[in-house]
This record gives sequence, C-alpha cells and structure tokens, in this order.
Amino acid sequence: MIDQSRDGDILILTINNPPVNAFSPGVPEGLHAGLDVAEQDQSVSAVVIIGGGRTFIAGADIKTFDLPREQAPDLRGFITRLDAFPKPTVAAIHGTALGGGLEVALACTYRVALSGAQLGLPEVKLGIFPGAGGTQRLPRVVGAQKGLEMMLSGSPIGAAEGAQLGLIDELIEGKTEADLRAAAVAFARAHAATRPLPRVSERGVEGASPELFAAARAGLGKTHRGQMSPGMIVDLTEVAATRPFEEGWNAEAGLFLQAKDSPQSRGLRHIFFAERESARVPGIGKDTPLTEIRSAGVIGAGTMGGGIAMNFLNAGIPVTIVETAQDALDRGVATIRRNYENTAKKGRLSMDDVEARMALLTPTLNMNDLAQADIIIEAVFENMDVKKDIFTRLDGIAKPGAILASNTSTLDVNEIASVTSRPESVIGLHFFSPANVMKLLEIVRAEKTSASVLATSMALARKIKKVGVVVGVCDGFVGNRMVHRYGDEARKLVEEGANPQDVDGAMHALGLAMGPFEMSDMAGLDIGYSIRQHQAKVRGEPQPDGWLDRIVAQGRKGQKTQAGIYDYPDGRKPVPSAEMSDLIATYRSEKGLQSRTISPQEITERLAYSLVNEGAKILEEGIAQRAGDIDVIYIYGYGFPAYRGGPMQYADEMGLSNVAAALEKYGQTPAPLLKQLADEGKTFGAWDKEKGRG
Ligand code: T1G
Repeated sequence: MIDQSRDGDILILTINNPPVNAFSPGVPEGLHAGLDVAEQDQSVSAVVIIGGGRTFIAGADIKTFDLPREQAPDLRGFITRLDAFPKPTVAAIHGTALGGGLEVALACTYRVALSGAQLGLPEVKLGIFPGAGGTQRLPRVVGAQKGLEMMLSGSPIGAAEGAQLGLIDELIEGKTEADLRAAAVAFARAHAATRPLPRVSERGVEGASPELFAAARAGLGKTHRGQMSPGMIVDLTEVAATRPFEEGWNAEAGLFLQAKDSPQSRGLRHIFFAERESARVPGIGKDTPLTEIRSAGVIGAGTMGGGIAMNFLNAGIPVTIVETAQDALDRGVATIRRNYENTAKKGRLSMDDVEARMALLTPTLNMNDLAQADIIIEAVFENMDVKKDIFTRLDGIAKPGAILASNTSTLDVNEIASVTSRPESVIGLHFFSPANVMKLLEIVRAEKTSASVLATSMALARKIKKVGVVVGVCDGFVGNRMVHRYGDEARKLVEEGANPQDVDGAMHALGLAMGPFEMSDMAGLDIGYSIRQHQAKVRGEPQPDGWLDRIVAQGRKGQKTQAGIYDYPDGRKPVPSAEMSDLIATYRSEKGLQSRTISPQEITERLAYSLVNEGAKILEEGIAQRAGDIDVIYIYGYGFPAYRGGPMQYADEMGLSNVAAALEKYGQTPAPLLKQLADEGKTFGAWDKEKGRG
C-alpha cells in the first residue's frame, strides 16, 4: 500500500492503492509507519508524499463510510499528526487531490503539483462536507469566498489556479510522476532548513464578513434546495473565519456523522456507485470487440437530430447529417451553429472551436452519403412505418459493420431491426431532449443486437460524455414507461379533486424542479394528445376525452402557446388558470366525479410510488438489470433529486412494506417483486446485491 524510498535525505512515501489511491484501510497505517521512520531517523530532513499510478489521493474511501467507526480509516488522526509533524512534509500532486486527499495535502507543510492536476473538495456531492479539516484549512489558504465556492460547488480547480491562490507552492511543468517526484524531492530539500515550519492551521481567513455568509446562506435555496450539508459548509466556514482552528476542527467532527448517516448522503453515495455499476453488462467485458467510431451519420436535422449531431462534433467525430428538404437542412445546421455561438458568448467555447466543430459537419439531402459512416443514428418522426422505411433503405446503403441506431423513445427496436438483413447491427440509442445537454442515454438492447454493437455503444456513450444505461425493449423502455404511469396518476389525482398546482407543489417538496404538469406544459401538451389519439385509433377505441384532451382541443398547447394547464403571462412562469379550474370542474361534474380534498402526502405517495411500482415490474421483466440502473435513469433523465438516490432508493428509505401498504391503500396492486421484498423485509438495494448486480 505505502512504499518507502529514499533520495538522499528525503524520505518518499508512495501510496499504491489503485485505482484512485483512496484513503482505504491500510493507507493510514502505512503512512504512519513512514512518518515514524522520518521522525526517528536523523538523516531524514523532509518527507514527500506522492500517489503511485495515475493520481494523488482521490479522497476518503467512500466504501468504508458504513463501517463501524473503529474499522474505518482514521483520516483525522493522520491529519492531526501530519499538521504537527516536526519536519517539512511535501504533498506531490498529480491526477486528482480530492476530498480527504486535498485535506491531507493541506495538512502538509507544502504542496507541489503537475500543471494538469485537479484539486477539489467534492464532498457536498455525497451529501456530506470536508470532514478532515477541509472547512477549516481551505478558507485559510484561498480565502472565505473561494473556499465557499469550491466546497459548495464541489467542483475541482486546476493546479495553475491553485498556484495563483496559494494552494500550490510550486507548479511542476513536467508530465510524468517521475518528473513530479524529482521536482518534489528538490523542493523538499530546498525547504528542509526552513524554521519555523509554516502551518495552514495557524493562518487567518481572508475576505470573510457577515454579509458574505448571509449571501451564501440565501443562495442555498436556489442552488441546493432541500439539501442539508451545504448549510453545514457555510456554518463551518464561518466558524473558521471567526473562531480558533481547534474549535472549528472539533465542530467538523461533531457535525460529520449527522451528515454521513443521513438519507441524503446515503442517496448520493448510492447514485455515485450505481452510475458506475450501470456500466457493467453481462456478456460484455474488456475483451468484447469494439467498432472504432471515426465518423457518424444522423438522419433528421430537427431538434433531436441536431442535438445528437452536436454530441459527436463535441467529441471531434465528423458527422454527415441528412434531411429530406433543403430548408429543413439549412434550419438544422443554423440551429447547431447558433447553439455553439451562444456557448461561445458565455465564454465556454472559443470561436475557433465553433468553426472547428462546424467544419466536421457535412449536411446533405442524399442518404447515400452515409455509406461510409461507422454509426448511423435515425432521429425522425416517431412513427414505426417511417422508421421501417428508413432502416430498409439504410440496409442497402450502410457499409458492412456499420451500427444502425434508432433514437426512438418508445417504439419496438426488434420490429425496426426486422426489416434489415443485419439485426445484429441494430440498436436503440434513446437521447433525451435537449440531446446536446441531457446526460442520460438509454441504450436499448434488441434481441439480436450483438455484444460488439452493444459494447461499442456503451464505449461511445462514455466518449460523448453521456451516462449510458442498457435497457430492454418494451413500450417506453424504462424512463418513459415510468413517466407515463406517473402522468396517468397525476391526471387521476386532478380528476379526484386535486388541482394541478397542488400536484406540482408536492413534487417540488419532494425535490423535483418541475412537477408533472409544468413538465407537460413545457414539453407541449399536443405531443401526448397526438399519442393518445393515435393509440385510440390503433386500438379501435373512441377518441380520448380526458380533461387534458379538452385543454388541447381549446388550442392550449402549453408554454409554446402561452397557455396550457397553466397560463404563461410572461411566457415562462406558470400561473394557475381560472379558466382551467372551470374546465376541470365542468369535466368532473359531466363525468359524475366526486371531488375531494387530497393531502400533499397522498399526492406524493401516489406519484412517487407509481414510479416505484412500475420500476419493480420493469425489474421483474428484465427490462432493467438493476434497481440502481432505474435510479440512474430517473435522476439523469427526469430530474428526480439525486439526494434522494432515485425512486427505488427512495422507496428503500421509506420501507418497502410502507410502500406496498400505501399502494394498496390507494387501490393499486403492488408488483409481485415489490410485495415479495416487502414481505421479506428486504430492499431493492439488497435485491441488486443478491443478483450480483449491486
Ligand atoms: N472511494 C472509493 N472508491 C472510489 C472513490 C472513493 N473516493 N473514488 C473512485 N472510486 C472508485 C470508483 O467507484 C470506481 O470503482 C473506480 O474507483 C474508478 O472511479 C473526510 C469524507 C477520482 C475523479 O468524492 O470523483 O474524502 O467502478 O470510474 O472516471 O472529507 O472517481 O472501478 O469498481 O470514477 O477516472 C471525496 C470521488 C470522498 C472523489 C476518478 N472524494 N471519485 O474518476 O474513475 S469523501 C470523492 C471521483 C471524503 C473527507 C471526505 C472519481 C475520480 P469501480 P471512476 P474516473
């Protein structure tokens, strides 16, 4: 774990705990042993601590958080010793120094780093806060404002910025760990004689003021609504600025367990690992052959097609984009350019980058121009006949081995594949709108999709910076199938007496940015209306006449018409509509519906548990591999609050027996798997682990 080596009078402690040198059991023991040697051996004048492999310490070992206290690595104990160590210590940083890793570095006398290194305290993303001195030391180095910014965002900074802030004492221009090691040894030797040793804990905090902390607290409602640990970060930073170091150090310890043992931290840690687990698919391994994606084709230059194309352009992959009419093609290309130029206006892209990306885009009206593409993604109208026609033509155009993907959001990918001579090359890649922004990608594995095509799609998801989750074929796959049930339940709640703003309000309280009706208005009510009309026609049923259908029939299509379920007098902010209340009341009386007052708890349970129950059915049918996969999908694609861990984790926290009882109370039948786990006193998390999937 910890290798000791000497370079003359300098003792080098190298941490070897792959893959990220987390502060796991064994690491503190080895480091203490190294400090023992340095303390006792008079020939040692200074100590360098460096990470072996690709990085410095990437933090405490998150996997040890639920260990009994006595078994968990004592990071605080090690840091206390390091802070008071009688000889100079130098943290030599490459890769990342995150969380406890940066806290170790802050307790060293000095810090040197390769210019490409990243430094940060991301604990807020795990529902906790820097609990080993970070809230007390970081502000003492970078000031109160920057300290708050780094700890509340959880985002790392580069070593160059760290050097400007005084967080890094010397920037090393080399590239390798060997360059870093040599420079760190030289730095240590040059500073070995310095006395007294500078200690971060003895500094003051610059730039603090009551106004700064008040503003920070006021901002949390917007940036971290409903979360607990951000407030603790502000409080502890204020202690750092106003009280002696020891008091703040002890205050951290007092609060840390409360944060770590909270449902919010369990939820965020669950999703941290679930996101990584979701990349594991049976039958797909490191030896599965991959197709190299050197060029892409996109069919359709509308909102989805354009957004999809941008993902490839951002990754430096040339795209040929096809439309059926010149004006549609021109509009699509212009939209892509405008999106990039808007990003450039925000300073997140240079105009050179804009031109470089646009140069990778080849617009055409001729589908034959896709003949050499390694992957072709169809993003045309959501109609099976249209898609079948496209894939029939693609089958005759695409080169052998090309991946043929559909961006369908609900249709049967097996049926689409059936019109080609190469079903093994057909897969669903369900992007979420706006496709160049939303991180989720549902990778729809059809019956005949080959392992190589699936593995290539998963690797492609990583390359275009998407969170790719493999799902099976059914109506709506995972996310849309769940959200359709959720929408049905929301509409029923209104029929029974709830008003739309109460339904949306309950979801706000749960932590969603938007409730089902705000979301419908933003997406456009006419989309659901057309799908319901089409499905009724296909099933030979009468045209639907729900209260929502009546709203659309009045031409109220949502935000885009400044009127939908809500009114939008300013074009964006939803305002309850008296006209809609009357329409709904008339609807209820015409249908003989008795309306009643419905509590926020009932609304929350019926909506949240409709997701959970559908998720349980999806697991039973094998459409999703894990409950954790469902959580990743619903957080990244549908805005479920990450600090709840996703709908399935939320159900685990509520207790599955309570969930099953509530479903029955509201007249719904718990899915067999949900009922079984409830009866056995188990959780979805345990089910994942038992299946070797968690
Ligand atoms: N603990 C345990 N395992 C970790 C880990 C960690 N801190 N970080 C990563 N892993 C595992 C991860 O699960 C995956 O495992 C493998 O390493 C590769 O990770 C007291 C309490 C460092 C930027 O929050 O941000 O310190 O899937 O796929 O894309 O104040 O990992 O291979 O089995 O993400 O190259 C604070 C979290 C902890 C950093 C590398 N630190 N990690 O990204 O690889 S709390 C963090 C990351 C703390 C103190 C507090 C990233 C990375 P597997 P990966 P990557």
